[in-house]
Amino acid sequence: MRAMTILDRLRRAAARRAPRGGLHAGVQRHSLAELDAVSNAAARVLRACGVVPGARVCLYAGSSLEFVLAYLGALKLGAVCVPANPAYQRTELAWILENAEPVVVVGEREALERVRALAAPSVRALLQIGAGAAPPPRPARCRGEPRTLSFLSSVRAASARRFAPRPAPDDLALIVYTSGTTGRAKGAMLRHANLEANCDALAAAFRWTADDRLVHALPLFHVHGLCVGLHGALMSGCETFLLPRFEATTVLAALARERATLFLGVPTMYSRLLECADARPFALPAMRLFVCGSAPLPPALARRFRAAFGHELLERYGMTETLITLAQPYEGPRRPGTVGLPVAGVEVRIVDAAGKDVQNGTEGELLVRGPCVGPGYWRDAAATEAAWASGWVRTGDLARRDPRDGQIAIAGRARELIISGAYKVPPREVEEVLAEHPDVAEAAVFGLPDADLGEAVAAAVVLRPGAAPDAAALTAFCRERLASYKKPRSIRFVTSLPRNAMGKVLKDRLAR
Ligand code: MLC
Ligand code: AMP
Repeated sequence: MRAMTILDRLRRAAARRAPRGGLHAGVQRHSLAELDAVSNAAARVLRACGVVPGARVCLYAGSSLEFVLAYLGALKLGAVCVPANPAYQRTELAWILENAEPVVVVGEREALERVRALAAPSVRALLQIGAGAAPPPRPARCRGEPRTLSFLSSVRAASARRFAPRPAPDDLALIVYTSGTTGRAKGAMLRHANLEANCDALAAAFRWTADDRLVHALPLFHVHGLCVGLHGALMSGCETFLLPRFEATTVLAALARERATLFLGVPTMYSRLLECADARPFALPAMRLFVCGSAPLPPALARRFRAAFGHELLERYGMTETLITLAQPYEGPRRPGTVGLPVAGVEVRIVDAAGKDVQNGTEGELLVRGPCVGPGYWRDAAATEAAWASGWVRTGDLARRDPRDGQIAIAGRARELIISGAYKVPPREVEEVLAEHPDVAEAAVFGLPDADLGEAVAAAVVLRPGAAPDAAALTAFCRERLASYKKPRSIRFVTSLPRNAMGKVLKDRLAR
């Protein structure tokens, strides 16, 4: 029998569940069978735009029904999806367009204007989603200029008949750009088989069934929202309420109104839910499980959440390159400060600097392998070799295994990375942008502890002789070039950066 992909599983869930199970987005509801049918039309639209199997389709948009339809359509076609945060500005976007060479970009009007301005040669069509009038036809198109189409009108005009070409498990499904230690993001590749394996492992770890009701408030452009949230929802056939963004009051109301049983979030979301519920006992009688991941969860936050909501968060650990590899046991104990045990099929090691396994209880770098681990970085053999060489993926995270029960705690990071609200900010990327400013001689970017975001981006800046300190101007300069969450929230002007004998900037000292 042919191995299955998430698309086959969606069809199976649709047949089994109809008419229950489906996706609610605002006032619209699509049953699984409708999602399956409408995404056939989306696949035809993409094919008419020149997308062939293996070609890239960039989804440069936030969460919406249209995102889901374009995503499923592209996968059905055998295309490779490249999700991208619509907050990305020209620096981040230009690199993704250059490196992934998408044939089509799907996004809202403003995002597509940014794409158009970059004139990427690979892009043949722009599919507009979201509010705003459908773009007017442009009869006198310039040579090579991509055409712009309204995604929904095009989908409505296309046939929703069953769409034959389907990808095989070994085919690439996704390239998700993720922050490396260098300034440029790397495209983590994921095959269909990786997606399916992780979905099955997590369904077991979270006891996810068709009877669940999920409020989904994570962005679909990262693997947490896409590969955990959306895939889990579609494959389980549960009822899913997709929100365009996280906002604590709206989420609390949705959890109560929809009698949600399941919620997936990052630590900042739980901290904001607590704040919104005023840290008082808050009843959600249907609720079964709150899952937390993507960033360190402070144990005190887990305890305060339990006191207010009566639920122990189930913490899990993952990475774009490997998907979700560790999770606290459903039946417990869920000990704050640990991320549990490997999920089904995953193996882990904790090694010292020489690559030798450390004793239980000793800190070392976490290595993982398993069926959910992707094959490497797109068009980056050197970075792939550096992380995958041993057959195990180096996570760059420091971990410790508890000698008593084998549960693993994440102890820190071996690589330089700021985690702010579960968004990853590589300091180098921000430093490079600051260094482009004519007033800046040099800059160092680091994280400062922040009660809401975990860490907040901060910078120390040395100005060129004669330049006047103007933090607002530097922040605005970063905002124009990078996603807003990467801009420094505080800037300190210094006469020189503290360095060690090797010339390395001592960021620990700056962060004090
Ligand atoms: C938003 N802002 C942030 C920010 N998020 N600033 C710093 N850090 C952040 N994380 C800024 C915006 O730029 C904006 O600034 C202002 O805050 C309000 O923005 P918003 O869009 O209203 O954001 P908000 O709703 O407040 O966002 C908070 C959040 C968000 C927690 C909902 O951070 C979020 O969705 N995080 C999830 C990220 C995620 O999915 N990570 C998973 C990666 S996959 P301005 O200047 O415009 O006013 C992975 C693997 C795994 O990690 O294990 O899962
Ligand atoms: P990303 O680059 O967005 O894929 O983020 C992956 C990184 O998020 C990991 O390498 C960890 O540093 C971090 N991370 C994910 N889950 C957890 C967790 N539960 N606890 C601590 N860090 C986490």
